[in-house]
Amino acid sequence: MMNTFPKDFLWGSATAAAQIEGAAHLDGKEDSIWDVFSRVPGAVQHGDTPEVAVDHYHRMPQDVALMRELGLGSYRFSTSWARVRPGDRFTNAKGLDFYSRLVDELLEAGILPWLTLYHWDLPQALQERGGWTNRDTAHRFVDYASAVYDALGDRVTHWTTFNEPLCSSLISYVGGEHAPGLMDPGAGLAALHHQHLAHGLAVQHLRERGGDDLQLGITLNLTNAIPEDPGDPADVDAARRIDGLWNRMFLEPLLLGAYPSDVLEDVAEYDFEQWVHDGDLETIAQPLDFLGVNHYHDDNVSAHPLPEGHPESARPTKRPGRSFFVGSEFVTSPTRGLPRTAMDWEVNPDGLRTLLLRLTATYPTLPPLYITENGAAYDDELVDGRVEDHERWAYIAAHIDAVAAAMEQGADVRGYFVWSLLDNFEWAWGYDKRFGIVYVDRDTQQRIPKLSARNFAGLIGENRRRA
Ligand code: GBH
Repeated sequence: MMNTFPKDFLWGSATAAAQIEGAAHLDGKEDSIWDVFSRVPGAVQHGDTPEVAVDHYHRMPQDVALMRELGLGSYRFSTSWARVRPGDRFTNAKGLDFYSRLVDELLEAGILPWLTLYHWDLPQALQERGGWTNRDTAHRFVDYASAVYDALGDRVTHWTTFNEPLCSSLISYVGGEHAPGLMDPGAGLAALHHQHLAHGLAVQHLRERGGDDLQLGITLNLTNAIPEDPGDPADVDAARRIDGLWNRMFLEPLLLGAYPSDVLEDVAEYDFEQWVHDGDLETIAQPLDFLGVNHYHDDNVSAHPLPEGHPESARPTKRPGRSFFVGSEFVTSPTRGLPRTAMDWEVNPDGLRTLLLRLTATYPTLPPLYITENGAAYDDELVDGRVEDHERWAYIAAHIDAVAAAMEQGADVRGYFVWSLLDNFEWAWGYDKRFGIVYVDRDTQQRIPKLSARNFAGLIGENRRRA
């Protein structure tokens, strides 16, 4: 790799609690919405659940040792609300103790802990009170953030409130694809606003407690929404609507303190503004120290039904709720002939460069950026104890090149986290889809660094020497 990144550029890898920990009902942890959703027949492929996952809860010290071997500068993980405050009734010392030990192991290994408070695993007890459709959940989130800060605030400096609120609001409450699996646009829009509110309240709270010693931010999944046929006004408008609902409904309240007016018009029938109380937007638009960007692929958007034989039609987890997003059918996986991953996602590193430059050009208040997730699923094969995942490494390397190009062209990017450290529970896709740079044998839980892990370690080392 020929790029030179600044010396303090942060190289890391990311995971999420429900995807790796297991121990779903151990040491006081109670059901999260993903435990419950995964037990609904047909919700997750093969009926897979997060119950055991990749047993990180028990293998944490070895997993941190592996991170150290790879030379990671940072590890992005999430804490589980249902472990820290089971049923949201009380703070569970045993649950917090796990994260405290994790943080100690990381610091001991010279790895910066990068903590995410919400990566989709709401306590089921709160779902029973309406989940994110209930404004009170935003206040319960602050209680939870406060409990985590009590335990870790002396050692953790980097705090992310939410991971991909698009997924935990619209995709979960409208698309039906993620827990709690609803298909109700009004509920999804309420969830979206209440998650923004929870973010703002938590940033305020953490800032009051930790001041400028803390780095506070949020991670969004952002996409370039490209009309399938730029000459077709219906496709162009569908792309505008996807850009509005998926990108701008998040970027604009957070960075500009207002919701995009075209989207408010699109969703007028749901009376979205009933959820937005006086003062909420000021709370939501707290100054941020960083914005995390997750990017895997762009989206080609069409207002027309899928063509015969399009890979999206074969999607096992497809839900009719998705039709809300553009009113009828739409295509997200592009048909423009690029190579595809095992998720059927296109490989288009230039989309990442374009996205970073667009953010830089559009938002004067944009804080420094971190790529908090980027990576790919491929059908790995374990042969003679090795996984030679050349395609995954090519994907990662090309995206790192795209980040370098964006930086040269003016984007302020400070770090890159590969998704994911370990093969894990890929939500509605269960354990079928492997995103890890480290292979996990599902029977023995053995960890085997893939070629991509070895090459990523090499790149990090090389960069450290040259920077
Ligand atoms: C991320 O989300 C997650 O943060 C991570 O936990 C996950 O493992 C990783 O990526 C890999 O999937 O079906 O057309 O309604 C994934 C990004 C964006 C994928 C929205 C699903 C649904 C769009 N997600 N997309 S649609």
